Amino acid sequence: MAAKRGALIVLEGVDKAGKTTQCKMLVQALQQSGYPAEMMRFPDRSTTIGKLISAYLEKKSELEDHTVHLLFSANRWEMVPEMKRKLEQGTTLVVDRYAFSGAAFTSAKPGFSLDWCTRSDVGLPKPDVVLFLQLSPAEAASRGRYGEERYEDAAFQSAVLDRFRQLMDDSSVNWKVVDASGSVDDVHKDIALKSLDAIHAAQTQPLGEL
Ligand code: DGP
Repeated sequence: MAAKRGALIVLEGVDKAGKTTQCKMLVQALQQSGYPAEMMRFPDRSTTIGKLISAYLEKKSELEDHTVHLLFSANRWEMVPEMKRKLEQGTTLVVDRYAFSGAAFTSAKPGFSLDWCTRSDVGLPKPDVVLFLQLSPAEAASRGRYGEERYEDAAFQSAVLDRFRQLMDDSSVNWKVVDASGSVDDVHKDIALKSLDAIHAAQTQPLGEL
């Protein structure tokens, strides 16, 4: 019998929701429980495309909005062969942001429909679960000031949250909402339970496509 595949677990949410901390904790907990697991993050700023994105986010360069959207998408596509290889080998991937950030952030800009924004990611490996770390704009603000990068302001983040809510209406994606307002440990416990469900389900289902 073929080895059991790993699960594709994505964490999404607005800035300051705690995604990166929770991704790291989840990978560690899974490994300690004997599940092979690795973290990935998008944008992956280490590739040639990722470096263009990073300069744009740091406001060191300007790029036309459609162009940068497609670069973010290309940055996901370029990692697909590696993702598939790892999943097939049985490694669970815990991913910090994915196509949903792509659609939510670009469609929060004027003149972009959610429909157009989702198209360039059609066909990407479909997550077994998307854990949405929910945090109100007021709670996000109470976690301190936003940084200096592009998109890091309260009005834009609240538009992004609206777009995420619209994306969560898509029942073809396995969205699970996580209350991110609790303690780091409580949030972790919730995420770990939901992730184990996804890992078990993935063992009997083929990897889908967005
Ligand atoms: P992070 O490294 O997780 O802080 O993400 C960098 C920023 O880029 C963050 O503000 C969210 C935004 N972002 C992530 N993915 C995409 C995407 O695909 N498209 C756009 N427009 N923005 C994205």
